[in-house]
Amino acid sequence: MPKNLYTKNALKEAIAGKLQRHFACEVADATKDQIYEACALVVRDALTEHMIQTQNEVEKYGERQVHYLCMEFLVGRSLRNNAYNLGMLDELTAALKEMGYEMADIFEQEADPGLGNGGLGRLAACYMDGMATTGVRGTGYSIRYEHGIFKQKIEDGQQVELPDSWLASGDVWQIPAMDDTREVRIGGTIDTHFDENGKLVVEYHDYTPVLAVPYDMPISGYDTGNIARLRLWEAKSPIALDMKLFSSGEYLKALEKHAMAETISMVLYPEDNHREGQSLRLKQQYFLVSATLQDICAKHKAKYGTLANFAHKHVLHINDTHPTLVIPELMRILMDDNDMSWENAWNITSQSVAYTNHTVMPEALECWPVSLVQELMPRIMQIIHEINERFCRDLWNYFPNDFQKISRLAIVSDGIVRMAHLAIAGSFSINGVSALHSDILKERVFKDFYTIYPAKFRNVTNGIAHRRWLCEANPKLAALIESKIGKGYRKHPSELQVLANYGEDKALLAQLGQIKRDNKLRLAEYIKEHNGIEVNMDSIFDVQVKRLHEYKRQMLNILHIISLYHKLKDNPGMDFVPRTFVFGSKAAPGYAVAKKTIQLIHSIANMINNDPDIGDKLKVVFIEDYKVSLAEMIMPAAEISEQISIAGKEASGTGNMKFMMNGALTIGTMDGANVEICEAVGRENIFIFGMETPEAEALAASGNYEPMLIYQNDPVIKRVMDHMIHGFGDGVDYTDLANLLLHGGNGGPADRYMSLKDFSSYAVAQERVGEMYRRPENWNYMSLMNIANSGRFAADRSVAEYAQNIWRVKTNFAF
Ligand code: GPV
Repeated sequence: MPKNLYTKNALKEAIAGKLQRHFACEVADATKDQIYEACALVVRDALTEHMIQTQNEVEKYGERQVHYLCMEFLVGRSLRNNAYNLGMLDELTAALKEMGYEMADIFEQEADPGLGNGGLGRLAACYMDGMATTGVRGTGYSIRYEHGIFKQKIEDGQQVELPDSWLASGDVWQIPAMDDTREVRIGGTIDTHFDENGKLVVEYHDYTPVLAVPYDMPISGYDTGNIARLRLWEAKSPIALDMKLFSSGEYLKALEKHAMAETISMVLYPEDNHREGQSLRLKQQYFLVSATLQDICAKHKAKYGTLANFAHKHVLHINDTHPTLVIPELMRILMDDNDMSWENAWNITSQSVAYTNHTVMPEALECWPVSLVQELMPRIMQIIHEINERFCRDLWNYFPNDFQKISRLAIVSDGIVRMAHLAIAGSFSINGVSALHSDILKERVFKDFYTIYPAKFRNVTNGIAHRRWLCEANPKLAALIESKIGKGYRKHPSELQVLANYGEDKALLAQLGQIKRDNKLRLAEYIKEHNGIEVNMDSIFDVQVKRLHEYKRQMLNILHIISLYHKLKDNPGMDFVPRTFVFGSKAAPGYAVAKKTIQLIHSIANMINNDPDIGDKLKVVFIEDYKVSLAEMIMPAAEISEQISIAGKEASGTGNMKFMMNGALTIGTMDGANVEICEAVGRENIFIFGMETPEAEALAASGNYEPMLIYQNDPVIKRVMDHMIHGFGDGVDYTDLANLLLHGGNGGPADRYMSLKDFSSYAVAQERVGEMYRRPENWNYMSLMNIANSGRFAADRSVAEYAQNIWRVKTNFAF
């Protein structure tokens, strides 16, 4: 890479040039926003050059490509990341300094694109970084939502959702590729018949045409010219509105079609780990899938003149079941548009698609009514029926006469299409995202499929972009690490392990503590400014940031905080290690329990933060509008990472890895990747509590769990629950939440996620946290062990495993 071009002076000149040409202004008159944009344009020039080069190489050598389809890509801000990866961050910082600007201020001008809800979308973004860096020829595909995840405002303790319009300043990184515009057909009817040569003819009538216009974001890799491309499709209507049609009544119909087409890329669905079943969502899924496949197939045919070798050249990776329609859509393209037989088309399709499952929550497993699929994409439904029939015939061979089992495993049954079953039947690989999760898939959720296709099942434990989450988000820690072990870990994250040799290095441990304190101070200042709360710098920063979901059990954390409050009220003089509890979380707008839980956090925060008996021993802070850019500030400041989902429900978790890598200690259940984190750091460097998966699942299945008995027998819990029922002094009634825990509701059992059951063991683990914190050197040692053992959770490693075991493409990553 021509790094030497990016000297401080060259950058200054380039920035000044952009200001002049794009804004007709001089450096002295530019606004911060203009400076940001000028910097972004300079960096973008370098990237587009690399992108063209990468595309040319792929084209020239015909290398096997990975196409990663996902309804969400939570990419975060780009400027700092790209500058870092291109090796010009230091020079850029220096250039800006001479121009009178702080780099951090300029970064803040960039919008944080919210094209995702949480873990799923952020994982996809981390993998783009990993692909670019490890040399995988990869393209991500998603939708260019005009409105990403809503902006969260808190009013009177309650979440209010505001639309997020990110495009205004996010624009710089997206390069339109109009020539690749495709047409997707929605709705209408089809007419199929055989022509005189016996060839199938499918005629489409009365459908709504939707144009898919691509915008490309170049995703840089670290220290490489290889660029991963993120292609975002925007929906546009090709229908020109002609007033002359008005009298004939055609105008309104055209208007309707026009509006429907343009609505498709209007907004991201804000539900996480939950299916919505709205017809617009299904249109979005088909829009993504159809545009993407048409694009890949057209290019493939232009090069090879046939699709017969498609499976050799491409992998279609689907991130959860949301893009599962790739299977029938590829069948359609191969058969209808390319005259292939069913058998040939099926071989190609099922050899091209790989599926990652991201959840075992039943309410998140996608099902679509046959009638809806039929209405919106009639040809696709026809193909799904045929896939199902053939699949059921296969099942009959495996389970002869077992009608019940066959109908349970069928793709279409009772008027419902089960997307996960379609994904398993039509793919060559299915994987879970942590060792525990992959085992649960094999042993429980997809047990029968596993007996039929044992060789299809794999595990790839999730990983995170360690350069973004460690090197860029925590530059002081990175500098300390590099002063000891060099820079090799940037490309070979397992080298972080070398840090474990420094456990006796007292000076290093002290420096580690000091860096944590600096990062805490930055967060404390943010909290002071945004929440008006003064937090105690000597308190433990105990953080739970993630989507609000009952299974993630923010409630367990809250119940424990209330119990600590009682303890301090009883004995204000007690020897107590002070704590600051930090929450950050969005709730799906239609998820009433989650929204009420946010309100509950605010009620107890009000009570505790303003109680003079408590002083600065205990504080509760809710950070509004949690998002990637805030996570980048919060993670480095955390000392305790709360990963407390009920065992067996969190597929992996990835926040857990980001905290660990930044030296926070985990308090967690044996769930998801926590299990592997525990294995990596050793039991002595993590706080594990609670039921394990078999126990939790058995107890739930037995129907014998009675939280009321716990309430009656445990005075600490009784007092906490009574307080909740009584209220926290602000007039808000929480009996609904209390009832859900003690008696159940909404058709569910009492305390479905068993917070009361795990409460006492959680409280004991939290006591241990407090005791350990009294010995800073010990604490810093544990922190160092967490950082040293976090290398295996780098996205580069995950991507290299996908490449080796699933995609069968080469990487330059050394395990
Ligand atoms: I399915 N996940 C998510 O964020 N949204 C979803 O709709 C679905 C899954 C998450 C899981 O909950 C996490 O455990 C996991 O770490 C993450 O996907 C990435 O695999």
